[in-house]
Amino acid sequence: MIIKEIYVRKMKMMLKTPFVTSFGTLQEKDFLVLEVKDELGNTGWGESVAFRAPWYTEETLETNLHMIKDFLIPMVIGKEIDHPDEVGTLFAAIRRNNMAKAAVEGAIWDLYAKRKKLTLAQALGGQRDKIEVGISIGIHENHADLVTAVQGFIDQGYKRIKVKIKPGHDIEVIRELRKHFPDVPLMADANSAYTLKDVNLLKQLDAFHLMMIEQPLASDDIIDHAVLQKQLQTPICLDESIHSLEDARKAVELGSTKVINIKIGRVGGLSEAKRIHDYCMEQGIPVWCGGMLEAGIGRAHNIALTTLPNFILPGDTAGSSHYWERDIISPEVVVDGGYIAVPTAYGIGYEPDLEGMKKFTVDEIRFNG
Ligand code: OSB
Ligand code: MG
Repeated sequence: MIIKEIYVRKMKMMLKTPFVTSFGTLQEKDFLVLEVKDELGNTGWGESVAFRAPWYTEETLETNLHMIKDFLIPMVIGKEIDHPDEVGTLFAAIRRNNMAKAAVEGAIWDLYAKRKKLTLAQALGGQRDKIEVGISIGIHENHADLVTAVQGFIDQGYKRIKVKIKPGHDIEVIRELRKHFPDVPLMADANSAYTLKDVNLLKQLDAFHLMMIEQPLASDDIIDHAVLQKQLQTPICLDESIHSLEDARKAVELGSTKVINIKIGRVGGLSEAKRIHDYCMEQGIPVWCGGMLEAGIGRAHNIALTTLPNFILPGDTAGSSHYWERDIISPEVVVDGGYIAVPTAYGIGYEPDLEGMKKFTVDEIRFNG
């Protein structure tokens, strides 16, 4: 296929409820949507998941825009690409900037699947027709509010509850949740808020049989996590530390992680996500699909990826209505009894709602080759 035309749209949408982490509160979600067209009139869609501020990784909406506009689009526009795995090779001269790369590569994967008359899930080699999902709940300072929120998500059928923890808001929170929900599949995400000095505190979590603790230590660490894992019964799951298959291999070999959270944006695209998945499957390391508070296009990519066989733990891909008054795809992503039915239309399987998207579009740039 020949990449003929690309639109980059800058979007601004409001989350229904502010998302609170150890870094701050996010309510306005700014992101990029990419629309890529081939010479036959097929269209592929991608979403950049970088936030406005660089608190989760070093990337931001504006660094993504810069990379996409000034480096990545010039590397693909007018080019003939037989398979999306080639995009990574074209981008090899650019270090990191994984979320920017993933947005372009994701749109090309959608385009490829549509051209081949496959669902994106099938194009990736996925098999499932439904996926299991959990919920990620931001920090609630008030325990009673958190308990009410958790009960609501259990009632909606979510298969796993993830809560955020930070120093001063950890053991007591988990103790309270276990008092109310002794058997619910529960995990905690620390977003790098601790250091090895906190080993004794983190060991106290072992009493609450959590499914895992996500990214307790520094975002660029794999050494200290290995030291910590030796002292914890609770499995460690790395999120921020994993940017590539090489990172995954080193973390697994060192014993720094027993589970991996795969985010397409963080690892630079679906091809690398699949390679990490395949490696983890060989190693007996279960994976699950993380979330970046995506709008519908990014969410659709997550759903397709989760159909691969080693995604054996519920992901953070909740339904559209959890985040948005109105999503930018039709139909929206619906969670029923903790499952999302994998769409059967070609490509990402959801139709971007062009009229609806206009309301949230603050800028649009067109490229052609
Ligand atoms: O650490 O997994 C995380 C959201 C933004 C940035 C990082 C994380 C998260 C979440 C929410 O936990 C996942 C979601 O609902 O999309
Ligand atoms: Mg996380």
